[in-house]
Amino acid sequence: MKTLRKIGSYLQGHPNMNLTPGVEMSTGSLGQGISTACGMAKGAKFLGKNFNVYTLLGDGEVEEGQVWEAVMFAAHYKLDNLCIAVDVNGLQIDGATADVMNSAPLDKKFTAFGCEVVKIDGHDFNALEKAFDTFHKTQSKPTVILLRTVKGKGVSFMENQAGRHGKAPNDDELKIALAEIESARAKIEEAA
Ligand SMILES: Cc1ncc(C[n+]2csc(CCOP(=O)(O)OP(=O)(O)O)c2C)c(N)n1
Ligand SMILES: [Mg+2]
Repeated sequence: MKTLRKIGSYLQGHPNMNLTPGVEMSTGSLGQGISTACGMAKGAKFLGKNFNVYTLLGDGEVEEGQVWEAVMFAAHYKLDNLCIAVDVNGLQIDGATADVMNSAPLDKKFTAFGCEVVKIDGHDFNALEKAFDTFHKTQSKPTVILLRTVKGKGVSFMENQAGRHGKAPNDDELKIALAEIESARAKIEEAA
């Protein structure tokens, strides 16, 4: 982790299947994940295999045209074994998604493209469980879970900061961040 985003590191910033253990596909260009997931889900149907495919997108990522071509494909081939989760944190790499390229309303768009759509608080584990139940029950179309989230949640100086997109904390920031997370964890345990 100490070499994150440095030249020569196997965590240089984008996943590299030739260098990073466990990574099966080199990516970096937004939109590739859902396209590959569609291929996997269609492949499962074609081969008569009974497995599900899960893909996670950002709300900035859905500004890419490639994403919508993939969603059209998923609906056309009735890929009910495909679960598309979108992290809706309202931010992308250099600002608010609403300012850079407004993609709202995502629920109406995914519905119009032929998907089952569930909207939840992405930090609520019970809501997540219910959303995945909906996915398991839905037939003949892909399911989209829109997760309303806060970027950097739980660390005061990271919350809702677009600049934190891919930036590691320095030593001082790390101490504060860990203390804040630890105190939140203790509060949850007290309440339980
Ligand atoms: C095709 C393409 N265009 C632009 C970029 C540069 N880029 C990397 S991440 C990013 C923003 C992604 O925003 P979002 O999906 O909302 O992710 P978040 O920052 O919220 O984690 C951009 C524009 C890229 N990687 N690929
Ligand atoms: Mg985002």
